[in-house]
Amino acid sequence: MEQPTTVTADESALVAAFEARIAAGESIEPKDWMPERYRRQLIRMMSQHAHSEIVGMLPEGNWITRAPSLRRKMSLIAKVQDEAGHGLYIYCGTETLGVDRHELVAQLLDGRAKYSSIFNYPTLSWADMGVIGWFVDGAAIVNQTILAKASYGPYARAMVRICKEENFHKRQGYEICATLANGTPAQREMLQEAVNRFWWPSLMMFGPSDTDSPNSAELLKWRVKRKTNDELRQRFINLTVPQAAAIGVTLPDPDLRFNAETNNWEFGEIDWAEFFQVIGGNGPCNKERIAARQKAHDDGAWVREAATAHAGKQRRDVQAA
Ligand code: FAQ
Repeated sequence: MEQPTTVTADESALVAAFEARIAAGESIEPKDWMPERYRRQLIRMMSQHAHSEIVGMLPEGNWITRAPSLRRKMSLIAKVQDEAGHGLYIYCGTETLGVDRHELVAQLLDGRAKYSSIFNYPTLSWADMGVIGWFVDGAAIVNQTILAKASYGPYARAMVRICKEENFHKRQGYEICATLANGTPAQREMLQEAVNRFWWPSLMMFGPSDTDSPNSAELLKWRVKRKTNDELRQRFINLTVPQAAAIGVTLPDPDLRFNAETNNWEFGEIDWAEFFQVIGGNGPCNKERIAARQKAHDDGAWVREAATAHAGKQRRDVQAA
């Protein structure tokens, strides 16, 4: 039977010192003492973030060959490549917590680890590429700009660089949308249809509402999160409503209205049943996404074997020298 965890007097002194450092705004680094629960929460959140970047390549990768011009193709290839880079930085950051990347990837492939719900929706038209850049990267920036102030140094520092790249992604997406909005009636209709499909799933990216978010209290206490899910969602909506108006797109929410007292755009009810279906593995593309990742993992087996053999050879060469 699992023994209850007991906190020794020594450990409570360590926890108090750790929390005092966090309260003083210090950054926690890999070799610093940290409570086991802090380490586990970070591994969970950071690995799921890394998985999201990697799985997030799939819906857009699907459109590289069909992008309508060489310029658009080049930007989309660069964007998808950036997402791979983000996944790799964050996997590296997670490894500083003493976990092996192979274990993290195994958790993704066998369904133990989550990745962002948004990537379980299909990309049906070229306008989806614009809307993903605008909404999905836009939501990621709102979330990650705050995570750049997270208490764990390697995660916070990864976010600084990632946010710079996400800004470029968002601009390329919004530019595609603005171009379509100024195009033919068919292009405008394609854009509006993509906005209608992606608006609500984009709001779900920020996670369940605060009253239903089991991890928030602990993450806020330890300053991994600095704002709640609902605060960030509201900020994203406030930023996006005027951007939609500027290009003449309608956001599919009849309840959107500005509250001059709070300075916020109030919005309608999110379909939480849909959200929990998607994060439970039953969204429109969950099975397809994991099958594609599994295939990529299997196809890459020879690369991992070759890299391991090369590293072994280098080690032997150094020992022999
Ligand atoms: N999807 O207690 P909370 C991107 C899970 S990067 C799936 O509120 P927490 C770039 C949550 O894990 C997008 N699962 O959880 C890009 C937990 O389950 P667990 C990814 C979700 O951690 C653009 C449970 O629900 N960004 O887009 C979602 O306090 C374009 C209870 O929730 C990050 O990962 C969801 N939307 O807050 C790439 C940012 N929401 O683990 C390619 C870092 C919640 O207990 C193309 N992460 N869950 O089984 C975070 O900020 C937080 O982890 C939240 C969730 C806000 C996502």
